[in-house]
Amino acid sequence: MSRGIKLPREVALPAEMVLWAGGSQLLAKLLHRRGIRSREEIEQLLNPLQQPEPDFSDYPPLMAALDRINSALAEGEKIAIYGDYDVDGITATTVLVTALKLLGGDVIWHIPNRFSEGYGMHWDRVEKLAQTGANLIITCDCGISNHEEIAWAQELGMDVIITDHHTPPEELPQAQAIVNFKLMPPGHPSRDLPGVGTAYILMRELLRRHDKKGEDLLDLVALGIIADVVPLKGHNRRLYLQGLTLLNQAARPGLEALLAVSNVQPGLVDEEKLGFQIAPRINAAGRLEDGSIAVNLLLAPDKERATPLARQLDQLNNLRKEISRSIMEKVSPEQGKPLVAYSDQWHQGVLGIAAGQYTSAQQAPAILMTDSQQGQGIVGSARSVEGINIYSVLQRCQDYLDKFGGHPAAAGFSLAQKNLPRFTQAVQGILDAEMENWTPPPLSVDLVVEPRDVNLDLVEELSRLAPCGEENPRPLLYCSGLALKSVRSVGSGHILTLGDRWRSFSAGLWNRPAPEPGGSIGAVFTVSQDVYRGERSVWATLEAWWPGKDRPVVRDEYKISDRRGKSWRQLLRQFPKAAIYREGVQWQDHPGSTRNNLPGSATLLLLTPPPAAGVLRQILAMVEPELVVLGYSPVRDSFLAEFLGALKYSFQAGGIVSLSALAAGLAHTEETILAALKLLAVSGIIQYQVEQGKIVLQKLEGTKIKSGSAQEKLRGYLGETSAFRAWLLEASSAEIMKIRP
Ligand SMILES: [Mn+2]
Repeated sequence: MSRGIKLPREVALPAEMVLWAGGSQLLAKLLHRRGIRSREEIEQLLNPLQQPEPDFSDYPPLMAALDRINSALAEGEKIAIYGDYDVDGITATTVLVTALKLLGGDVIWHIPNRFSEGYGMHWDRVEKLAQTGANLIITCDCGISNHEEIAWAQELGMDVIITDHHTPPEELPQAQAIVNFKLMPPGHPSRDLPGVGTAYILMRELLRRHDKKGEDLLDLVALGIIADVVPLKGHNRRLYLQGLTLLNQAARPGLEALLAVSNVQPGLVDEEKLGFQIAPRINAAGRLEDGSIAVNLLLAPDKERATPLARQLDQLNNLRKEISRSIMEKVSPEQGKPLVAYSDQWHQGVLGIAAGQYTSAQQAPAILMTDSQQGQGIVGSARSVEGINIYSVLQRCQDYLDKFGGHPAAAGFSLAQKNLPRFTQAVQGILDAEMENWTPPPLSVDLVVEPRDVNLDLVEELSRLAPCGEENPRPLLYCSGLALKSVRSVGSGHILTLGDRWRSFSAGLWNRPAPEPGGSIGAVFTVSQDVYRGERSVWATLEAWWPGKDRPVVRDEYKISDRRGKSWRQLLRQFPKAAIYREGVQWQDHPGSTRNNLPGSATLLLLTPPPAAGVLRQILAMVEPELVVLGYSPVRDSFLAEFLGALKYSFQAGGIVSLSALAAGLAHTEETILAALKLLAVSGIIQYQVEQGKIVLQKLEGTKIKSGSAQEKLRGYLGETSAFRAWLLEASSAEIMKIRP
């Protein structure tokens, strides 16, 4: 792989920085390299909840807004909320409506339709709001550039308060009040608040004036912070962490229902689950139908009303995934090849997501086009890699375009049908030429570690940087001389076993070619923790790898001590320093490890017979033993019952389980697990997807297992395992020794 890396320079670390970082040398180093060096900045990042809340109690724009809202409340005027169709706009609308209703306000709200009205205030809609008798419009997540529409509203007898977080234009609209924290001086901790954060501050101050509290709206703010990809710095960190507590209690019926259909367990919510499970379902409403569905869900007063709406969002999100999958199937992806494609069959609301998927998987720009839903020619969405400015590419083709806008990484445009062939040819030519000269930007490494440093303590220390995301990325680690112990292919990628003589960890590698097993590699990766039934292990995600120069000696010969059928307690006493392999439900609370977390050792004690030769090879590669003690007895196997039990447990634990952990937990192969999942899926008992080594499960109505080819296939795999185990019980040591890492 040709991607370069930028290693961090060694620095002389001021001793007090370590102190500010809570005594962690590692975090202090990392923060120093990221330019976070003052006590204030470090403490704001690591201990956001101990920071003072910024005081807005006499901020003039906020005072002006509060006075106008208070008079509307006092006079019983009708207040119209003007929102947006993305998560930020939807949560902001919910915050404003909830708070104003709590104070007895006469409130209506509007979420624009993405296709017929588009983003921001719409001339006709302003007129319709006037016709309902509204006297005051409060915008959220929009409005700061709607000069004409605001003037029109005022002409129709309405006042306008803007709450927004988009970059203010040079000349501000003539609204009654403008609350936009981008107007605060640079460096103010609240400058990066999203639309929902801005609306929240206004409502919190309003509720305070009425001796009420607004803190129970913070779950909505936390959700908007993650979904709108605002910098995870300053005031945002504090609001996020406060809101996360509420999200984990699932206090709002709408969010409780949404967590349930997303298989996210309250208590286990984090920035990844919000970003990848919750936000896409809320966004699906505006992309495929109407953002109002999501506002109605978040406003729902009880579970009965929330559940059907959450299901509707879940179905829209499934449809969205299906559409982007079908787009991907038609475009024949190719690594490093820019994509320009049109089809009248594609859905306008999904083009951007599909283009983004292509770009991140293939590391190349993507332009997707379809017919406009309004019947006005063709619309397109473009995404690009760092270093190729897609906005200026479109600018060079502007002769063929009606409208275009965006920024270097993402843009949208429209054109007339007759210009499609010439535009396609021109833009493909430009992108191919740009790609020829393009090299991926180097990965900026935060920490250089040794194989022995990659352990759960490290994962825990780094977790103090959470939430990670925009402007506070997950730390990138670099490690060279990692022994490559095994490589397995799973669905969309590979799982590698990496480590050194003494320990190993699993690592996922997606959308990139995998190395051949054996030898050593250098790799850049992030780390997290994988937990299965209380057994914790390190999980790494590789961003890049290089073949190592020196090939470490992999021990592949070993002696065997045949203790088959002996008592395991006795064997533990006899081989106190051995790495102990045991898997399966009946061994859960016993000493030892699974194929996923075995340590290196001179002695390997096998207390269960591995399910396949491949698993035995993996175990030998991880432990590199000189002596293998065969200490297993025949196993009673009731696979299907145990598998169903494990699934039940997984549903309770949130419906997401890693494939390798589940296979190890049940002492079977990953092929068997996948065949069993398939059988339950064709029987209508569950629905599942395998994404990046994780199984995402959903319960269905079915209860009876269907006979047929899926059942035959599972029987076949189970038969292979029991035949291999029978062989392990009878074969001679010399025969078993022929299996090598
Ligand atoms: Mn926004």
